[in-house]
Amino acid sequence: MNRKIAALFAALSGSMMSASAALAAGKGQPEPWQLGYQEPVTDIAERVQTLSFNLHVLAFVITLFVTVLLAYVCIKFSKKNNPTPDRFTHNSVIEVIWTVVPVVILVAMAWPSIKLLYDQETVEDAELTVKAVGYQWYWGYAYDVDGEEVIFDSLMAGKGYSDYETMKAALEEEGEEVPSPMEWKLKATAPMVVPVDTVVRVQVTAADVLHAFAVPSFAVKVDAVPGRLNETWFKAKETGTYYGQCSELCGPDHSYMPIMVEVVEKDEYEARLAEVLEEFAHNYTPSSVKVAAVAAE
Ligand SMILES: [Cu+2]
Repeated sequence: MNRKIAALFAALSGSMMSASAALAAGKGQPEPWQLGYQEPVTDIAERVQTLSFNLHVLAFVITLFVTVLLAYVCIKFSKKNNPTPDRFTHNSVIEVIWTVVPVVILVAMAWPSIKLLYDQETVEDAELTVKAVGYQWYWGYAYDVDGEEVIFDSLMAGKGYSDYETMKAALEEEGEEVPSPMEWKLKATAPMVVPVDTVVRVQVTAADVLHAFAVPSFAVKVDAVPGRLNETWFKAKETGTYYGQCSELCGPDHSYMPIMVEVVEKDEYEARLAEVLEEFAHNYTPSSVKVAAVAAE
């Protein structure tokens, strides 16, 4: 009997291990049939996923305990096995236990969650600040360039096409890069560019209705509220492109406002940002041009 139980536990823990491997699927974007989170790219995202996994294990153990206990009670105290039931209604010891144990469990869960929440919400020594503004229905990003706020809009790249094949044909005809089926609804016209291994503060607000700035692989999600400046932060550990979406129902085109964060090497950052600003910003003049203009006056 014991050996059978041990085998059951081994099988269960084995399937849990493979489940946790399947959980770490999708880097920067979701994957078909994905079950869990996208691969974490920040320390905070790693901690969020570890906490979530641990809580699931705890919930599994509690559920198993309650189920076994119920089954035991059903059999042991059935009419057949226990024809004359006891008449007592109180047992102080067991009442203290079933009050104290859940309290201990709740405190054990609350302590790491609150600590994590605090670290998530505390922006420390940001090396770069970017402002993200939600509009119906696209995002705008603002960078500080030599004390001036330079802004650009970022729309869904695949918007306006009825299906993937139509978009593919149209883009191919124009000689433009075709996003993958998964990227189709996540790719934006202009990326939010940030350097790797850098604490980036994101100030989030909205111009019309509520939106929410969310990037799953950074474990970042913050409401964009008109007239209010919220902030969050992340420190990406790897270069790459990471996708998110507006996560507050904001109108008919809510699903068409993706967030595309491009994390580049530190020494490539300035050049890449200048490239993006030059192409998309409304009010950007490269510093060299500005200096030349001043000199010419
Ligand atoms: Cu929105």
